[in-house]
Amino acid sequence: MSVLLDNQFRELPPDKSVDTKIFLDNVSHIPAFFDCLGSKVFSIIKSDINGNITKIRAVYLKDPAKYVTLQDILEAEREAHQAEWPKVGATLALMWLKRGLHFIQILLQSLADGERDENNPNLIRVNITKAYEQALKRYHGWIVQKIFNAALLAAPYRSNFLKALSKGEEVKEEECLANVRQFLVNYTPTVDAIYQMYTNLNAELDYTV
Ligand code: CIS
Repeated sequence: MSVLLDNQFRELPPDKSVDTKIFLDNVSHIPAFFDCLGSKVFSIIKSDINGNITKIRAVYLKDPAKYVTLQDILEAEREAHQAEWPKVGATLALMWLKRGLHFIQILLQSLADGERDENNPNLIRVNITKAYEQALKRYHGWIVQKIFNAALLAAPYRSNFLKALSKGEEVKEEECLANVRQFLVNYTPTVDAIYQMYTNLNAELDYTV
């Protein structure tokens, strides 16, 4: 059993639009995963991601027929907020959420590719650092980078992380990584499509927190 295969993303349609309800259902399982990681430092990240999802869901639930795709939400908010947009509402929440999703994508891909510190093969710090540098670091000032350093020290061992992905079951590493690869088949194009949407709508911001 795998927490990832339980929450597999759907294949995107040809126009690469992302269905809001399905997306929200998928990502709603991420926050609970932090409870398996065993350190309080992850509660900060959990609460940030939870806040993003809650904000997007609140907009969606106001009018599900209007907000069928994530792009419907961005376009409606652009129209409603004019100069304030895109640093507003669900557009801002999804901007940050997608960075967390990108982090997860790079982390999982790095594990699936077998990247590891040969001197410390049961640590995943090289994989986490790679994901952080590519997905998040440029948006973080030094205080948040310190939170990252604390999270890195508290990161689970590779064996425990793979066990958590396997819902606490002892699964052979190769079997677990096969599940990760399977999960990434639809997950990666979905994250890419959200990034592309932000580029196309000129909605990306690069301020730091
Ligand atoms: C293995 C553990 C590795 C952990 C490493 C963690 C590294 C990241 C450390 C960064 C600390 C971030 C603390 C928070 C920073 C926030 O200030 C920052 C900006 O927040 C935004 C809000 O979100 O600020 C805006 C204003 O400027 C707004 O307030 C906005 O909120 S809004 O608009 O909603 O009101 N936020 C960030 O920088 C985002 C940080 C995201 C970090 C993501 C880290 C993910 C780590 C995941 C590890 C586990 C991976 C496991 C893989 C899969 C789990 C399976 C779950 C099943 C479901 C599958 C579906 C995917």
